[in-house]
Amino acid sequence: MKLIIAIVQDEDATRLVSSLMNEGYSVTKLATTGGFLRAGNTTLLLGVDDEKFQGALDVIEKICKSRKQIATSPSPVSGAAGAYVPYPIEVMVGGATVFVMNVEQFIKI
Ligand code: 2BA
Repeated sequence: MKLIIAIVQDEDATRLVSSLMNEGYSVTKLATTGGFLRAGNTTLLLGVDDEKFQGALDVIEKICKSRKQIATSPSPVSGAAGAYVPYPIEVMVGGATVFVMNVEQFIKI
């Protein structure tokens, strides 16, 4: 069994959870925040049997799209006042960031 931790964009989360559930996967959805953009994203936890692992990745790949997002980044010190002036930068946020772990034990009590 494997544990998939998938960080996805909020815009894709509802459709992704529905698609995974329709395909018979159990999913836990967490509201999370990206460290760089400091914006909300969604983290999904899926415990999957090895034979269903690739199927779950295929669903994630099909649903999750890359998008451009505007982030506010601190600039280097500017001017004599030494103030930090935030400025907008454009970053490409991935379809999904996926971590995969082998599950040592799966216990339901
Ligand atoms: P954030 O940390 O808010 O990052 C959003 C996007 O900003 C990233 O998209 C990337 O395109 C860009 N970015 C992140 N750090 C950067 C930096 N130091 N300099 C320039 N651009 C930077 P993704 O790579 O698709 O990541 C989407 C979200 O997935 C991240 O949101 C974070 O919540 C999570 N994530 C990505 N890699 C991770 C990792 N190695 N460990 C834990 N979480 C990760």
